[in-house]
Amino acid sequence: MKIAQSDLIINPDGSIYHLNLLPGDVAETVITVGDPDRVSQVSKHFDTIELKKGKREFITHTGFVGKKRVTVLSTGIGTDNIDIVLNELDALVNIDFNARQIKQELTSLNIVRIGTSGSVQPDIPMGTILASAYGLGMDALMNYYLPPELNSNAALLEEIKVHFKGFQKINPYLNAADENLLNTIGKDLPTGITVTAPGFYAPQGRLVRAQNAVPHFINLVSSFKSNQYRITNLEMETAGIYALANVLGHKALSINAILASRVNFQFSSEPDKVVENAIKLVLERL
Ligand code: R1P
Repeated sequence: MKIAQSDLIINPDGSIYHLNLLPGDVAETVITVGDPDRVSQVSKHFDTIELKKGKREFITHTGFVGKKRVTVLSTGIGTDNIDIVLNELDALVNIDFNARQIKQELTSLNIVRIGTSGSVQPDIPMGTILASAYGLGMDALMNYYLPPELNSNAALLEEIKVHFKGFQKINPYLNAADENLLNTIGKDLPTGITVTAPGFYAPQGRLVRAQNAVPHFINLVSSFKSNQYRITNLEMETAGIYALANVLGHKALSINAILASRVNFQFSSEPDKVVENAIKLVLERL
């Protein structure tokens, strides 16, 4: 069946609507970052850069690290942007743009997020590089997709739902990192459940001037413990990346540069250095 022009919008030059990329512009290994300025912080380590493109907050550089072709792409903030990025990346490799049909042979991308995050555990200090074993979405993105069968963990999600039972306005969703990426790029890093929030302030328990509807939010997330996992950190993309990667058959891992300790009420004095450490670690392990 042909995919409608209104469902998959292709620009007059043959590029995909938001990312402004042509099929072939994307490598099979994709690093996503939130901040568009972080794209060149990553690609400055590439041995060669073959293309630089962009539109809105979606900046892309593709090049080589040694013999490996790598794309680094900025997503901007939040899982609403992740919806666009993951679907358009998938279309670039798995849809024949001329025929507007799904290709017979599908490509599975390796998607590695390098993002910033706040810790909710006292033993995970600022400066830590953490790999998300699971992404727990507190946002509404996955209300609109049928849940993926792979890499979810129904028993763990049930335990989480019981823990958050007083907070009935959410319908949390949970997906795992790709095991192979977790065991290679994430090797020996601290891991845990990363909470993906639909905002930065009250949705992550920050108190500035507005009153929060969920009191003691940080206590609520930090006190969850299952046999194997606890909630380690808060950010705004991981759960969406994991869920849509699982829906679309891609492999994903989220690497978090911990810039804030939400339990010690502190923010790093050297955030650029922590992010640079995370970038170097990922590139060395690709
Ligand atoms: C909030 O400041 C942003 O920083 C974190 C959050 O997930 C959110 O996108 O990640 P990035 O530094 O990758 O943007």
